[in-house]
Amino acid sequence: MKTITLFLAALLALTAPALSMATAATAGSEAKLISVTYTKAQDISPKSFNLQAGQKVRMEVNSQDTGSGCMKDIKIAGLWEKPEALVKGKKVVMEFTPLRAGSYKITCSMGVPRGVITVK
Ligand SMILES: [Cu+2]
Repeated sequence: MKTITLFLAALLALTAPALSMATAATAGSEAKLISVTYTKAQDISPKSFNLQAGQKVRMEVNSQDTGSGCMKDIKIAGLWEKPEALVKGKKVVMEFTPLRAGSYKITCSMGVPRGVITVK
């Protein structure tokens, strides 16, 4: 009886990674949605994100205020180089697939940091 239990436990341990790999492969075909809110008082929220290399991402920034001055545009160094204006009521959509692990700064158009994306 004990032998059978051990055998089943070993079998589960072997099949579990295969199952999680299948899940990852399925998720890879669909963009992961990241929803961000922008206000003048808080800037973007949340400010830090963890992503997986190879996972397609759709990042939406919902502006509740219109950005002004230095922080009126948003971009992501290495992932979304085109500065997008933050306009009240307008949704900025950035779709990208980070391919390399690393730390990517979310900034204004001049490069002042406002958040970070960590890719593993
Ligand atoms: Cu700036």
